[in-house]
Amino acid sequence: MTIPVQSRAIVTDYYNIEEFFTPEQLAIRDAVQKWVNTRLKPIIDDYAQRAECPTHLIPEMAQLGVFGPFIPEVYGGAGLDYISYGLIMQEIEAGDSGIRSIASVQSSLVMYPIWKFGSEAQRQKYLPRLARGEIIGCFGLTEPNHGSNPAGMESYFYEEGDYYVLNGRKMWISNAPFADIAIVWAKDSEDKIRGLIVERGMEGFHTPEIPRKWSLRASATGELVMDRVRVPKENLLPGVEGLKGPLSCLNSARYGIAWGAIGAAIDCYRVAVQYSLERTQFGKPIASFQLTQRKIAEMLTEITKAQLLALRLGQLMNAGRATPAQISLAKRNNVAMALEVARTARQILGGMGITGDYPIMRHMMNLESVITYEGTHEIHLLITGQDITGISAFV
Ligand code: TGC
Ligand code: FAD
Repeated sequence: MTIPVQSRAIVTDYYNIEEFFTPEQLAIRDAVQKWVNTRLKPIIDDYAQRAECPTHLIPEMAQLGVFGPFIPEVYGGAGLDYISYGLIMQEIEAGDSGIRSIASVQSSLVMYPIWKFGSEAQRQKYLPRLARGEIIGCFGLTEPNHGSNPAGMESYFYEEGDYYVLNGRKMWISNAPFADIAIVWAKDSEDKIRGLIVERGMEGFHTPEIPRKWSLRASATGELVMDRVRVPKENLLPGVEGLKGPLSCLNSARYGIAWGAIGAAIDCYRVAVQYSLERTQFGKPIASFQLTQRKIAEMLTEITKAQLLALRLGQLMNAGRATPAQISLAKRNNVAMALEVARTARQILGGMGITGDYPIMRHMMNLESVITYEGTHEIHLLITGQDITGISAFV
């Protein structure tokens, strides 16, 4: 017997994975989900259409605790575990990948390096204000000539009295146009990569916006231009040198993206299933056609596999056992999954799928950046290949 359309709930946790979450993790997920549904989803299409970042939401995000959830409470963080962090990323990205970017850059790429590699004075000075959203940070690794291969970076600095003098250019930097501080990775006079905290207002430091994006339109992306910027010596991150500094931060951010992408996929899936049940052609709901059922069954299968991957990776993160290669595999798989789900969902909606009345096209365009940033789809495959074979195929 067929159950009437109206009485069907759209299941997105097909394997009851939430049974593995603690009551605290579920409460955090539900609180963020509620905020996304009531505060973000109603406005996000307008902001994306206008290519404007809804920065007025930042204080609310801070209030929710999405900035530095895994940072200890003593520094203003929430002291939560990595599954909670993943669930937060998942729920925000169900709203928009660009808004998730604000939270993941602030947490994993700005607060994380200050917490892990900063001096005690730097932690005290910056972390509580970053957690409260009073200041926003950005992360400058990529350069115009060095994206997948950051080791080749050309930005450099040298000592001059109580200062370092910093020169160079960073490209494609999320949050740069309005960030108050930037973690800038550059080479010292011995050619070692180091991290510097650069503050807005320092002479010679500019952050022009990159216009005309078709992706992440509600996220502000910019350049960092550094022309003989005098950075006080106390702004050098003392705890790390070499490429492993920025790459360690990427582990945390890539992990968050592996969860975030599931949120975007679930949002597309829900909309597509609902639409397929309501839209009739040839006198029947389009959900009744085998070709549509194949699409929705395969979408849910892939979402479920991604959820299980994220859960297990979260357990390994909590145990301190997740390897960078395991994180790469999950980031690569889950983002590609979400992009495929978005494309399939768009097809189910036919012409309606390209309009801003539904979130699918926006998610799809956003995911075209997500599959490129934090390491491209190809780079993560090569990381997995290297882990399996022991042979680097990057060059
Ligand atoms: P390689 O020789 O392999 O490694 C150099 C040193 O780094 C160590 N290492 C890592 N450490 C921690 N975590 C990781 N994931 C690490 N991967 C490598 C490594 O052990 C070594 O340490 P040591 O002590 O021996 O010096 O480095 P390589 O130059 O061959 O590069 C490897 C490669 C290609 C995988 C790496 O460069 C890479 O991942 N490239 C991709 C670049 C990337 O992901 N950029 C992201 C920019 S940030 C961004 O996109 C933010 S988007 C934010 C948003 O809006 O959400
Ligand atoms: P390239 O490295 O030039 O790659 C071009 C193509 O060649 C890709 O398909 C790549 O996979 C392929 N390729 C490169 N090398 C190899 C190889 N060895 N084998 C096979 N294929 C290869 N960066 C930051 O530092 N901070 C940020 O906040 C940030 N935010 C971003 C926001 C957005 C919206 C975007 C689009 C990017 C952002 N990035 C940021 C930059 C991002 O990390 C880079 O775009 C990414 O690492 C790829 O670098 P690239 O664009 O220079 O591409």
